[in-house]
Amino acid sequence: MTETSLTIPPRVFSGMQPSGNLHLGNYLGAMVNWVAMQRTHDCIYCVVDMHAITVAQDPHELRKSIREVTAAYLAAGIDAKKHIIFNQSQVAEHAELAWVFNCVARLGWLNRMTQFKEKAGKDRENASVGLYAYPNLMAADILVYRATHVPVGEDQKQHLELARDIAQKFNNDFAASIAEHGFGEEFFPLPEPMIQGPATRVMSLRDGTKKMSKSDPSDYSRINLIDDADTIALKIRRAKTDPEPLPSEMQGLAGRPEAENLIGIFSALSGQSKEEVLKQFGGGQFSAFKAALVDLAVAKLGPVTAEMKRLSGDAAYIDSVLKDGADRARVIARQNMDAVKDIVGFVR
Ligand code: AQP
Repeated sequence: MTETSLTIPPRVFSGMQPSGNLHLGNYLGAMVNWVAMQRTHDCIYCVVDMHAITVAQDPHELRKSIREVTAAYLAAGIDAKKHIIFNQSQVAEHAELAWVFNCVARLGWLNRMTQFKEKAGKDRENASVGLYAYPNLMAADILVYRATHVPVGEDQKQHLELARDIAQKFNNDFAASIAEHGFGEEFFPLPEPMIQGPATRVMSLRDGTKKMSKSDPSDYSRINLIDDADTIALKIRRAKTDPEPLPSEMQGLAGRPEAENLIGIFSALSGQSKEEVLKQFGGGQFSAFKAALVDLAVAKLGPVTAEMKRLSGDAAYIDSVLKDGADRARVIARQNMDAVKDIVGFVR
């Protein structure tokens, strides 16, 4: 059966931006889930470097960051031989399909995207066109492989809904042509968001109401995957808390976002439920809990960090992984892009 036959096989696609240091949110919200999905699905994991340049990047830093994110994928346990790891800019079909989607998506849809509003802030007129059109490229990333499942953190839910709207509109707008070319009723699947990491929304260590983010100016707001044990300890000790002792029940976390976040992180790293964590630490001071969290975070992240640092030092190896992955990804993407061209009415 070829890629563009009537049935669309289940396939996982997801990506991370090489726009700074990967952090605990990326790890618990997405990567842990990516690793698990390898057991049941064919997976494509992309370093989305074209998304990274929607805001200014230093070329040397970008190159370094692409390799570091690749090293993190490998260190976390993604198998680059059984599955596919590559960087987006090596497969031109992403940009090609994104243009078609720029013509399918409606301005009103993009105007509703909260991430653009947050990132562009007050200086909207000065934001890049790429930042605004980012969700269309994201839809192309997924749909150029006709991927069916997308493991992401909570913050990407709205973009995934947009990708589904774009797939649906393309299928509707070109229904006759899709059928004429032998693809049945729908060419694109409606990709399913898989928001089910151990912690789907990890918050900033400085402000429990803001998500942990690469672009937060304060490095104390996040635990980076490259942080050493001393840095992790310092960041957790300095993490914002409130003056009350920890509660023993979940209701006691209401209105205490920082406490809730730290409990959530402990729960995700230990595999215990939040209730169990509260049973263990409820009634105690934050200092004792934080000391236990430091030990846990260092024990869980230490091996990933060490392997990531080892791999990052071997640029030739990382580049060979990316090239091999891109070569395999391109075969699938090209086949689907050729089908899109036929459906849209381009001559090739
Ligand atoms: N705080 C978070 N909690 C849970 N999941 C998160 N993700 C990101 N932050 C959290 C998930 O990580 C994956 C990769 O994200 P990305 O690199 O594409 O960009 P992002 O979502 O914009 O992440 P950042 O860290 O906030 O980067 P900047 O600051 O550059 O925007 C996604 O699956 C995301 O859901």
